[in-house]
Amino acid sequence: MSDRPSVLFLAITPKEYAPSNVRNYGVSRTFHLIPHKHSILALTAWLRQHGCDGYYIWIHHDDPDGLDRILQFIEDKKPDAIGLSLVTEELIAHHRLIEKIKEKFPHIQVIAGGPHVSAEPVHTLENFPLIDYVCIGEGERTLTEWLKMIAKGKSTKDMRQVRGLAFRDNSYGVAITSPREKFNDINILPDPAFDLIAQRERNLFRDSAFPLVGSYGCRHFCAFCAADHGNYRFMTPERIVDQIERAQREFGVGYFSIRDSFWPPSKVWCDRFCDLVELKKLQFQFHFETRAGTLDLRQMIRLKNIGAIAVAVGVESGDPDMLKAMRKGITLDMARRTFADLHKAGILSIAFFMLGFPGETYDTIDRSAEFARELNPTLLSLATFRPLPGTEIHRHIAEDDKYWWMKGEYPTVGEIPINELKRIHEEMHIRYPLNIAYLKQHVYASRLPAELRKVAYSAFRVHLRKYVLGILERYSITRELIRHTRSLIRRYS
Ligand code: B12
Ligand code: SF4
Repeated sequence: MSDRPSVLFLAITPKEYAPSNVRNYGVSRTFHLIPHKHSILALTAWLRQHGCDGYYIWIHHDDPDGLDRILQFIEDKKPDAIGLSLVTEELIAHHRLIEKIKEKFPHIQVIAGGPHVSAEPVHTLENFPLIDYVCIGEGERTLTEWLKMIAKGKSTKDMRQVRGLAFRDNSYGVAITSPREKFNDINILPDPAFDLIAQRERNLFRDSAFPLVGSYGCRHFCAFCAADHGNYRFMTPERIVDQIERAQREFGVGYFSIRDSFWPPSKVWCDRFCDLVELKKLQFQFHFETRAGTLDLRQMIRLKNIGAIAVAVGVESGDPDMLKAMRKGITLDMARRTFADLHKAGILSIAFFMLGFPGETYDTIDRSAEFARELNPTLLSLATFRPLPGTEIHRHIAEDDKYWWMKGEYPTVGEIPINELKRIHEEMHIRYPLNIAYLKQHVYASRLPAELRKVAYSAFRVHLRKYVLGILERYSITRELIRHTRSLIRRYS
């Protein structure tokens, strides 16, 4: 047994990340500018606190030396296992990577965790033979116990005592152990192992956004989302301010990206956070995602004064019935007020909309397009709906389409075919106006930290291209009309 059992976490950016993401202009790309998985930082911190260790290599699919770097690392450091943290669209690419690794290290044990495999442990183990174990749910304690057993050379026979695991078993097919209890209080968790991304992204903390996540699960129940609904836990404002101070002290960070599904957890929490930042006279900037209706104008102004630059809001649809069907828990008026307040507070705004949720029609899409124009966000970000495993909708998908991630294409779930949705997706961006406010904000954005500036540039380029294409398209229609009119004149003169 090694002194300190260790796991090498691997991540690869898939080539076709997801059909909709390839076309996802603007803000979704922000998050991919610094690819990292918070889960891996959290798990490593816990492992270290409990006598183990974690390493982390993230490669891009077209990195020519990526695989060699990984193989060399395994050769040199001899980790006891490989860990994967997977969302649905990443599974296939990660399994392909493991195929190559197992050619050279056939006996290294692979464990996968994260929202996808937690929702589909049996399907994963039955269809991906190179994944040896699946961790279901929160992984800190499960992974540590499992890793210590692996390092002692224990096999599946001994793993029945580790809660929250699934694995292939000769006698039972896939065995699932009893469920792992969740943390009641996530304030007991150590700070994430930020040094893991500091090693990889040398410039990360100088001119890009430093990622923070201060909550587990979610208190909302949006029907399209696979979060751990109803199990919402969050860290105290003191804890988050501590992390901010530590990041500033250790890595010289000036800009933070708060990546919780919604932030702040409550109005009271927000006031306490602002009080602490003001009291400690901390100087930093940040962006975050909130829910429509969480913040009022007074708080937005306060947040702006302590450094908030941009806020993203999941609006999802401009149709009230669609919002109800999505169980979004917001109304159009709440979204209107939130965007009006963001504009008044002088904070850049990003609106997330979703296309293709069951029940979507051409009319509801028109309403969304109209509503996006009315809200006038700095950036519009569109996503195409896909039924994520673990959601109720997924349980009702036809058997042929249920495992769509195996085919690498989103299924058609409503009355509008998926290819048509993709076309509308692009068109909505063409139709979203290149307005003066947008240009003004773009110019303003050029004074912002690098991550946000890059997003603004990329969105600007996309808008400009679409705008020019739009003109050309119109021009060719005009030309066509002239040609047709001339031929008519010729025919009848
Ligand atoms: C923060 C967040 C992001 C951030 C950061 C993502 C990141 N990878 O760190 C950003 C904004 C970048 C992001 C992007 C995306 N996200 Co996101 N995101 C979240 C969010 C809000 C919280 C996740 C988080 O960090 N939680 C805190 C950590 C500590 O918990 P955790 O990730 O669940 O990990 C725990 C366990 O799952 C387990 N575990 C996880 N990995 C592993 C690995 C091993 C080996 C083990 C043993 C255990 C284990 O242990 C961890 C600690 O307890 C969740 C919703 C939610 N409220 O949970 C959605 C969520 C995870 N995202 C989701 C999706 C779909 C995406 C995108 C694909 C969206 C898009 N279309 O672009 C991308 C994918 C990015 C990527 N490559 O990971 C889905 C995933 C569902 C699914 N089945 O695929 C979720 C559940 C939301 C939803 N819509 O349903 N996301
Ligand atoms: S979409 Fe966001 S707010 Fe809604 S349930 Fe998922 S994580 Fe929570």
